Amino acid sequence: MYAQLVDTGETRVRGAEEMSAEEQAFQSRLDAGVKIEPRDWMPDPYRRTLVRQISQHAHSEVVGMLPEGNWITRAPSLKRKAILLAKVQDEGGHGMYLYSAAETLGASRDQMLDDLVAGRAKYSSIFNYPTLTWADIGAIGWLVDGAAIINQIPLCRCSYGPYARAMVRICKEESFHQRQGYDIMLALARGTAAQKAMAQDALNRWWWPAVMMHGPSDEASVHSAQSMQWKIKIHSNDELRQKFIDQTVPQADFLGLTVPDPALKWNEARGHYDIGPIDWDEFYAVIKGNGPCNRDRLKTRAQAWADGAWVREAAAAHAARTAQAAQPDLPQPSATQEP
Ligand code: FAQ
Repeated sequence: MYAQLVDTGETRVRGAEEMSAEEQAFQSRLDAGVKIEPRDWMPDPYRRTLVRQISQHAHSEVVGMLPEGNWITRAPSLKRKAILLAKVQDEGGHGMYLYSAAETLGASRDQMLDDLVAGRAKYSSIFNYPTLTWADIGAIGWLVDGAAIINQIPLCRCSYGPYARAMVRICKEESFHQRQGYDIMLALARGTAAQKAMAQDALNRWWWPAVMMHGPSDEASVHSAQSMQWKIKIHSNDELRQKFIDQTVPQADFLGLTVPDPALKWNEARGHYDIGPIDWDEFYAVIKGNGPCNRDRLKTRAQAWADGAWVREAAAAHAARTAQAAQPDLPQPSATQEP
């Protein structure tokens, strides 16, 4: 169900002596901080790596609408509902920018969406967990958007121009999302004992999945070395994870909530928090399609894709008519004709 999207073959970093003259010139441009643009020459594995990562990222944004969308009709006030609605729409927009960025590399949007609904493409593990209470909406904004920002700010400086530029706006919006989540958690933490308990329960369930969002440990990460050489990734998975933990633990303290990790401890010598062991079996089970909500998420996306067929057909028919109006000598398209 969860096959690897593409075999990019980029798991081993090659030295300059193994590269062609073109590849060496390409690497020198990257090393000089030059952005690569769609019409520039690029090695095929660089292109495939970007399509893999950007399409997975786009899928994550779109599937990520589902856990929060579940609470739009049940938000506790009109204000919270309006904010949540805007946030979920933002995530849909992020997906669209990212699919567009992948298209600049020659990927087809239809193919990417087909891969998603058929279960061939990956999307972030975090969106395979259920949203059981309103506090989960606070926890997602605070922890999930918080983890996403830490990963995504460096992507604004990544080597591929369209991806880097898309990330600038996405990061601004994610920052608003993180604050709205923290604001929900703050309201609950300062509320009744039952509300505070609900916030704690949400932190208990979302903490470890959020810690896993940054991907496998550096030792187990197959793509990091090559992606860092190509400046697609600026920091390793473990570096970003540590940054997330160091930033988030004081925020939990301020809320008066307890991070569910008995081994969590500030390490004076390292200047970082130490954490207990991560359950990588759980992570790999989720990314192989066996998390609590994987099947449900894909079923919902597939249904949305099927339900939207009439919109795509109408848009294609309208585009064909507009083209016909601009060039009256072309044959008239029928209402049902494919583009
Ligand atoms: N979930 O060798 P690495 C968001 C896969 S957006 C699932 O370390 P890489 C906004 C990885 O794909 C969240 N799979 O790979 C929002 C690879 O599999 P493959 C998404 C994962 O690419 C908030 C294999 O494991 N953000 O949250 C995960 O160098 C709220 C080996 O891993 C992005 O996509 C995972 N967590 O590093 C929306 C950011 N981690 O392809 C709605 C861009 C790893 O060989 C509501 N992506 N895998 O089959 C990246 O920065 C990177 O792709 C990493 C993974 C860091 C995710």
